[in-house]
Amino acid sequence: MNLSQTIHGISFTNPTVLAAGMMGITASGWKDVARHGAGGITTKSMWIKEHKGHPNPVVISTPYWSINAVGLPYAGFDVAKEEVGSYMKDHPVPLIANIVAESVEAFAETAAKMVTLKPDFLEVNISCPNVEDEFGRPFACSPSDAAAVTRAVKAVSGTIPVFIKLSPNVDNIKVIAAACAEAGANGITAINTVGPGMAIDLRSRLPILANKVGGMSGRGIKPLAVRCVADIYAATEGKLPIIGLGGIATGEDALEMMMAGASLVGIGTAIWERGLDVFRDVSKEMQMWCTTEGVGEISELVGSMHKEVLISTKH
Ligand code: RRO
Repeated sequence: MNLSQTIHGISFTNPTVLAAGMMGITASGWKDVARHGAGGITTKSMWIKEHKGHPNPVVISTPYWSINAVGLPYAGFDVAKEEVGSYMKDHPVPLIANIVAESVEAFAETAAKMVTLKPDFLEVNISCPNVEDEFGRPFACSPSDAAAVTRAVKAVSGTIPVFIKLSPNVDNIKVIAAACAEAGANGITAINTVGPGMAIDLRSRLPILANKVGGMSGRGIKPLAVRCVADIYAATEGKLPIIGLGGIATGEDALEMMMAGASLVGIGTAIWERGLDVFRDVSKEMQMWCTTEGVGEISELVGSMHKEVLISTKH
């Protein structure tokens, strides 16, 4: 049974991908995740200038959900150059360079610098829910803003495919995805974290996070993520590859996300629950299910929930 996926000519030995923001920002951390079986790596969101994040505590985790308000800390382009450069020399699995910026113009400038490092893909983070006080509503909340960033990045990205990372915190994600597709996006990543949410410490009677609120991730958000990916697949007529993520912790979760329309599946919060082995284990679980069900190629499953004719003839 074949788990490999080829996206815009880049081969992934299996569909699991490290989600942005997890496992630090270093080449050695990314290589470690690759050694544990990830099919691909997404970097933490990278700025070209230094940006300080929020004060601690920045993460709360339970078996059902996590809340984070890390606040986009990053040390700037020199660090990106060193770490991405060092990773690309060995390049055990494809690298998706996630970038962030504060304006359309700054996104273009950031993308132009990052493409010189020759990552396999760019992922454009227009959906962080944790910096609204500093930068206003995320670009992912407006079709015209999302399209403007997409166009600006595409103008400088050359042959590197550009994925736009969308937010679930919108009225209609279909309209946003369609606007990105129209503006030239080569793929969509969905979803960023949900909310923001809040958790209160009973003893102090105060919010636990220093930022008070943060984006929610973890198992509880999976149904929302699956619905968003299904909506995006429908809105883009299955023409754009989707990296689906949000609450993926098992092989069955990953298969469900692929049936909704994802070609690759991001794993983040589940690392706290299952350790780094989650990548190899999720792949094994997918493989076992496919073997039992007689599925020869994982790519057959992508978007299968949309193929009503196939479903109605099978059942
Ligand atoms: O750094 C963060 O606080 C963060 C980012 Br950039 C993001 O895109 N999503 C999120 O939940 N946290």
